[in-house]
Amino acid sequence: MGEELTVNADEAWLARKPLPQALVDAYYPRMNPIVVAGASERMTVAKQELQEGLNRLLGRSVAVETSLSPCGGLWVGTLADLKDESWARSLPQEQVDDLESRGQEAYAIWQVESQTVRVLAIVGGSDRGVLYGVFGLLRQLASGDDLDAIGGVEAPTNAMRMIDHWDNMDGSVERGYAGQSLFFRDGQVLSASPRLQSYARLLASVGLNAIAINNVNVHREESYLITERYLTDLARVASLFRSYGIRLFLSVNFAAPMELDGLKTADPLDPEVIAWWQKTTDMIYRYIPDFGGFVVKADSEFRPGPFTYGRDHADGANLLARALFPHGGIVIWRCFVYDCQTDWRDRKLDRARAAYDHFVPLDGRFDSGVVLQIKNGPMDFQVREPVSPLLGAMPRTAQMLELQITQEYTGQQRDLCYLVPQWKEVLDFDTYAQGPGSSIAQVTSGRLFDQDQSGIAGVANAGNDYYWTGHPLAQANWYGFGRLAWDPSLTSERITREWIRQTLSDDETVVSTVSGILLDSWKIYEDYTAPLGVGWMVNPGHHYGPNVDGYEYSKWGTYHFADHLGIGVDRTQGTGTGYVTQYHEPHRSRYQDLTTCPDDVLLFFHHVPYQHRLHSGTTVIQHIYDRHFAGVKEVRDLEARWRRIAPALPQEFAEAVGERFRWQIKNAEEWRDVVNTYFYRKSGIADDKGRFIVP
Ligand code: GCV
Repeated sequence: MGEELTVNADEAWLARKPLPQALVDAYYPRMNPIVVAGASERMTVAKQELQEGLNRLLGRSVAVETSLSPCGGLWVGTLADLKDESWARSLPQEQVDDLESRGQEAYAIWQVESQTVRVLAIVGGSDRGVLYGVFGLLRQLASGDDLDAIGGVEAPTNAMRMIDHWDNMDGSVERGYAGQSLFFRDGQVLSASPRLQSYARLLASVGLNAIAINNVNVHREESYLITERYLTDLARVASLFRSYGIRLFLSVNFAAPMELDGLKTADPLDPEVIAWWQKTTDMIYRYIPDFGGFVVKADSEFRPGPFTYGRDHADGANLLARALFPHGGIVIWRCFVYDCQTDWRDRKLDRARAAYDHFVPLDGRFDSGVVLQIKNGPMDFQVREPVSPLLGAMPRTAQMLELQITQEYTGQQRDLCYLVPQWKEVLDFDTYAQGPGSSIAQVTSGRLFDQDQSGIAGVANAGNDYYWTGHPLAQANWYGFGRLAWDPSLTSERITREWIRQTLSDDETVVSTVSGILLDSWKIYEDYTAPLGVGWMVNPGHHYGPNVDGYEYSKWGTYHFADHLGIGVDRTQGTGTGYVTQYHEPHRSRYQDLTTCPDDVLLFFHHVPYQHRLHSGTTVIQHIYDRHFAGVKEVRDLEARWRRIAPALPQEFAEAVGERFRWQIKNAEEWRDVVNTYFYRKSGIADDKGRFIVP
């Protein structure tokens, strides 16, 4: 293996390897000196990033000066700073106006040439735009883009680009597979940890601008995060993230007035409760003037909420929004609300319906300053689910899409499952809410219904693990999430190549092999786990490994209803739960009709006999066998592909990934055998290819 090759685990994709010498010779004169106008904290960060990044990419030092050389150089500043620059007078006014119209987070990279000077300029709508522009230029150079082709205006598609941590104050992370919390340990806030700065850099480098640092399941001690017990430490965290353009949010306990201060109620319409939240919020802003706001899980999985008082989610969310809004904060109210005490015997009850049924009737009742956060599917981050019909179903309410970067149901960062292609499918899904062209990306950008606070949130997959994410390749999920939150139109292939070239190597064999491994991995994971969109079949509690009936007779509402005749959940109108009616046409009819329902979600919408023939031509039972046998082979093949390029990779990185592929093979074999045997025993139908299935 390549022992001389190294990977800088702490800096991940920001490690910046030197460019080929020919490019260095061509680029150096154009980037030397660099001149950074303005001295705000963020401009200082931008200057350091740029200088350090270029020094590493070019393998030599660029000078930082107060003015350009007579031949030019690299100029960095805001639109306001640009006005003082004589070379900028040759910029067409429409170009400048265009940048101005794209907002404060936008940036432009312009190449200005006259007979005497040649200026490469990074111009931001504000210092936040400048920071994104610096990261943008460095990323493009490190990804191998040609400098002459780099240029134009970039602005984020989504206003909110958020990362949500499910971290607890004892240092544990709910559904975390990458070590301990980056923010908390033993009841303390780790405000001085050097890793936090590295984390903020990585988040900003992909354009994320908001972070919630504690678990939405807010337990006793975490309820005190909004009190003076912790606000001094939290103000330090907020200040660090502020210099990278990221606003701090906290998850709060809806019953905090009772639990922290002994109020008799948490009723959102009670005047004392209203006053309590206002007073508490005012105090938070004294410590953190740009505090982002609250994230709330209410009336969900035993968390307190407005239902206790006969109120609804609009009453609850508005209570908090009214306290935050005067300070410029918002409340992010989660729609993961369902009955988790359900009765499996009642096949008309349907957890998938719950979010839509609870929230759609409230459209128009939410104050500005409330954003509803909605999981991508109606259930819970399964490897395959249809897109939630709630997304785009509330024209008068701001909505955020919630994705799960941490791989709770997709291999827990032991198995490789690169989720960018899944997220692309979600973002490209056409809701038809306003006729064709009403994609989820249009909903999150706020363009569909003219909402300016919408966006995308992802549940973080990083912790204090050496490679940040447990499985080193799971970093690509985090990177890809950020890039898609900034620009959902980027292709999976582009994002994947960017990450590999920046993190691992620019060797074309490595890039194409790792890219193939990543891009194939989601479908492979789907092959050896729960079939045809039915979901779950995991071990209860921790959710790793197969257990077909693990949740079958429990209260959580997650069933497959397999018997000796067939499998699947009838969610059609008429015989089923009627969930299909929550979609706009043509989806409603497409999912309703067995002959048009797509194979990959067939068992999510229909209960069918094992001999039902799929569009693919095979039967359901044969599909289950075929895909589970194939899944194991495909994982073995992933491991073999990795082994072939390992010598060209940093040794410890290659070994860490190789070890995980070996675990993944075992997991896939277990899934194959448990699932195949289960369905062979249930159905009594043999594999038509005669392969061995444990009887
Ligand atoms: C934070 C699922 C997970 C829970 C998680 C919950 C949620 O049920 O298993 O760990 O709780 O989703 O999103 O609130």
